[in-house]
Parts: sequence; C-alpha cells; structure tokens
Amino acid sequence: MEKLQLERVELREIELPLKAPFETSFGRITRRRILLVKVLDKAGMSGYGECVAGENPFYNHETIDTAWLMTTKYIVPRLDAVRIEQAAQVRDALAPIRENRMAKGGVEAAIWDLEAKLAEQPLWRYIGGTRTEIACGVSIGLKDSTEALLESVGREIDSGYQRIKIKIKPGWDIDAVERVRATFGNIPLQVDANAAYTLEDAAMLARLDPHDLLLIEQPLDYDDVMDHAVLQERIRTPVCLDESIHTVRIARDAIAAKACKIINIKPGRVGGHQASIELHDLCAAHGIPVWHGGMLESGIGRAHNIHLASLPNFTLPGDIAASKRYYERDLIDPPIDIAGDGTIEVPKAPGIGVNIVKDRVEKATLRHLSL
Ligand code: OSB
Ligand code: MG
Repeated sequence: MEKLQLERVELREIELPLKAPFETSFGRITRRRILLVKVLDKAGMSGYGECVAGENPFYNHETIDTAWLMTTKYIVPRLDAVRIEQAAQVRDALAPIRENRMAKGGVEAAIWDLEAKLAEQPLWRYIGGTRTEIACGVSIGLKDSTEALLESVGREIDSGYQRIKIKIKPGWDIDAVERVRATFGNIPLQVDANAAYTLEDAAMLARLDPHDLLLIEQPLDYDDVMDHAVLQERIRTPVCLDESIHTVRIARDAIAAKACKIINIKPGRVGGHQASIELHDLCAAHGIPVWHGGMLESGIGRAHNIHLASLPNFTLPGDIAASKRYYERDLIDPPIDIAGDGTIEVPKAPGIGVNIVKDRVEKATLRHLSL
C-alpha cells in the first residue's frame, strides 16, 4: 500500500441553516454548525471529513468549540509527531488523547477519504463494504402538535423511506405512537428517547409493547448500561443503544449484560471509521444487528455514513436521509437523494465519491484555519 504523507490540515467551521427546526428531548436547533476537516498530502491530493459535534454539549460532552480546540491543539500535532502513514494507524496514534471521539473521528474520516482516493477506490470497497445501495429510514423530530407529526410521517412515507423513527420524551410518547399506528397502520416504526427516561418509567414504556415497534432507542441515560439491561427484561420492544455506546468495549459489556438487542453506529460517537468497523464486527459476531445513525450531517458526513453502511451487518435502515430534507443547498452537488424504493446508491468514484462545491463551502464558512 502506498504510504500517506500528510502535509497540511485545513479546518473550517461552517454554518448551514436547517430548512425546518429539528427538536429532540435535549433541545431544538435551527442552524447546524459543522466542523469540516480537509487533509492534504505533498502532491496536493485531498480528503474531507466532517466532525459531528453539536453546538451544545447535550448529545455528548463534545461541542464544535471543544472539537476545534482538541483538533488544533492536540490531534493534528499528535499526528504530525507520530507521522502516520495509513488511515488505519490514526486510531492508535490518537489513543493517548482521552475521549473527544467526535473530534478524532472528523480528522480520521478525512484521512480515510484521502487514502481511498490514493488507492483509486471508492471508500466502501476500500473498507470492505458489500452493498452497492443502502436502505434508508428517516428521523422525525418532536413536533408541536399531533397533526404536525402525522403530516410529517405521511410525507416521509410518500417519499419512500423504508422506516420511520419518531423522537419521544415524557409526555410525548404513547399517544404519539398510538396516533401514528392508528393513522398509518403497520408501517416499520421505531422511537428514539435520547436518554429522556429512567427505570421508574419502565411500566409506562411497557405500554409501547403492543405497538410492535422495531426498537426503542436510548430510553435511559447516556452513561447507563445496567439499567437498560433491567429495562429490557421488563419490556418486549427491543432496546437499541445510541448514546451509551461510546466505545467497542462498552458495546461488548452491554451485549454481555443483555442491555440491548440492537446497536446504532455513529462513527463520531465511537471515534471514527475504524472503531465503527470494529463495533460492526463485534455486533455481527454476537448476532446483534446494527444500523447507521445520523447527526444532521452535510453531504460530506452523509457520504461517509453511506460508505460505512455498506458493511454487511448494517441490516436495518439507517438515519441517512436525503440532503434536501435538512438543507436547501448542500455542500455537495449533486446532493444525496433517495430512490423511490427508499434506497441510496453508494458512490462509485474514489474516496467518498462526492463533488464538493467550493464556493458554497466558502460562503458558509465562519472561521478557517490551516495547520
Ligand atoms: O439521537 O439519533 C439521534 C440528531 C442529532 C443528535 C442525535 C440524533 C439525531 C437524529 C437525526 O436522530 C438523524 C439524522 O441525521 O437524520
Ligand atoms: Mg439516537
């Protein structure tokens, strides 16, 4: 394999207005701030990654500002000192830096894109993917009224998405699910609580059982594995962990404790593609199906997600929706779109295989730094 020699890293903080506000149990956002990472080698070849840290430390501890700091002050200097020659070395090189996995994942993703480009292969093939198209679901935020929720669900079913996920929180749960079931019947449906409940809510959550949900995502707290195991004994709906799975080791423990039957993989949450692939393989070995989560990425992050979701154990539809669901104008052209059957084709060109529109990136840039 050709050796990679990083010459420069460019960071940009960009801001994209969302077409509509997106609300979860931890808040509502109207604009998405995104940290874009571009890596360049001596020959001027480049790779792009997207750090998915949020504007606030509500999903996990990271924010776009902490990611900027960690990337400039620790991650890039560390990669410079270690002189990594392959994307597969990034994870070990960055291991001494604790936590901050979204920051690491953004940089690692850019290096994977560059390396696959140097190898003249699409990223999916380079990392061992097996699918040429992936199945897409959609994540519907909390709404102000049941009417707005039903209208949104109907629209997404009509667009072809293969399953619907609705956000829930205390006070917006059983009734919302009942109304969706009553209106749309037996559609593939799942819910995401973003850690909004406690074990005391177990009896209430058991009332979701008759609705045959595909899964309930992260009902309990972000650092809680054992209570999820107790909850799973009390409810029939399969528990799927998102926020709790910070590392491959925690996933191993969660599986052993029977805290979940399904795992959602987001590369930013676990530190990048390599950790995601390991997590994917661990789950496959234990018969735990996985699906790809989303963090309202621009087309750049979304493209990375699509490649990763081509691995064989991604057997459930991912939160990988079309660009136009969130953004008027994506950073890539053509934008990512779904086919009528709710699938997205995995790009075939080298690396992430999408065309980045430089002047759109430029226009959306709030700050820029070259290292
Ligand atoms: O929990 O899956 C989540 C968005 C931001 C933070 C957390 C989550 C989400 C989503 C959006 O559900 C999924 C998407 O990008 O479409
Ligand atoms: Mg989630």
